[in-house]
Amino acid sequence: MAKQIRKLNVAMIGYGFMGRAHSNAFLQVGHFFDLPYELKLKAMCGRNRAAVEAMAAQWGWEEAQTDWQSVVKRKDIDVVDICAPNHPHAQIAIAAAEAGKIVLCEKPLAMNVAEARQMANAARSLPNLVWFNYRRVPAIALAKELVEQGRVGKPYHYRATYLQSWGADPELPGAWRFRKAEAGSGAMGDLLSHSLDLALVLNGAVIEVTSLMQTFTPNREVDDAVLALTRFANGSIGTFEATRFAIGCRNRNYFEIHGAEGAIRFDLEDLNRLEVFDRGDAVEIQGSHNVLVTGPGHPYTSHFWPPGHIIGYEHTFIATLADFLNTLAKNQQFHPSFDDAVGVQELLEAVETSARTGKWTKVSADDATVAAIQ
Ligand code: SOE
Repeated sequence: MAKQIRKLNVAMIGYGFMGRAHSNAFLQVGHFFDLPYELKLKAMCGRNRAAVEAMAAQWGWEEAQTDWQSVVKRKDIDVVDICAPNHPHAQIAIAAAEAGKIVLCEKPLAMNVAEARQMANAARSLPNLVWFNYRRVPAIALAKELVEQGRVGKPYHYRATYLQSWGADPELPGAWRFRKAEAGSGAMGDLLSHSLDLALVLNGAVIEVTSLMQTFTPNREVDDAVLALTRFANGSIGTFEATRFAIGCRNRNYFEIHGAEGAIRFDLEDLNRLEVFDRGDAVEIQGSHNVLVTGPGHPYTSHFWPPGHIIGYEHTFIATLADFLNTLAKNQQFHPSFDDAVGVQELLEAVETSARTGKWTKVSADDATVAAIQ
């Protein structure tokens, strides 16, 4: 019997860096994954007509539009993908959900917890996704499998750093990412959100945090750097550092977990590799395995290139979208969902509160949210 292919018309709101990453994923996903959907790049939407027209033409979008309110209501749009700056995420997502669309949204989901919860409530009965793309790095998906198999054992330490340096560039124009009203926060929402999402997935719920936030640049409205200590529900302890001032580091999203049976270590600057230490190895050969996570048998890799042929940043968005479309076809819940991202937002809020008060702060998570983090 011939496979049923359903056409999905996509509208993208926003067209910057993430607009390119998502456009590429929409175009490529059907080449690497066998899916029951055909995606049509229908309308790209942004405020600056000339700029959105140029981007739409470059990436093969049928139309360039400037009025997102009318685009998200259109009958011929099935999917609304939000990659605008953070401050309109909630308004766009809620309008798209009210129009019954499939809603995809960049991280951080919202400007604060209240907004994130409203968005999750609005979209709960609809397919939704938050682009925490690093979950689909094959090496990170393998790390999750190893943790679930008990290869790390009882966890003691979770250590994460997300180090970038571009915030220290004095020539940098006043980008929206530095304006509180548009970004909400700086390194915290932009980078720590990724590290916390991975920590929740790999090591479970966080109970409490203590943190500090620092702005090095005079008159800058958002944090340049944030540090946090955490206690996890599983008894382990965590340290987190996210900064745009780590001179010498471009995009070092790094974590390691040390448990009773072993350890794992990942660094995005070498994203095809996972370091694995197994305490069960004979003592005379104990040491870190440097695993090139390109197959055979590794997550996602059979969809890309033959073993040993490495992949890049863009493949993480393609794999995220493929998993989403597969869960959509089976009518299943995709993760990370808006509910999962509410969990991250609750943690970010606890980090901010602790930095402000100088006190350990409990994470005030809805029970439903904690249960939903997957
Ligand atoms: C900028 O800091 C940025 O593009 C983030 O916004 C992304 O989420 C991260 O993946 C790479 O760096």
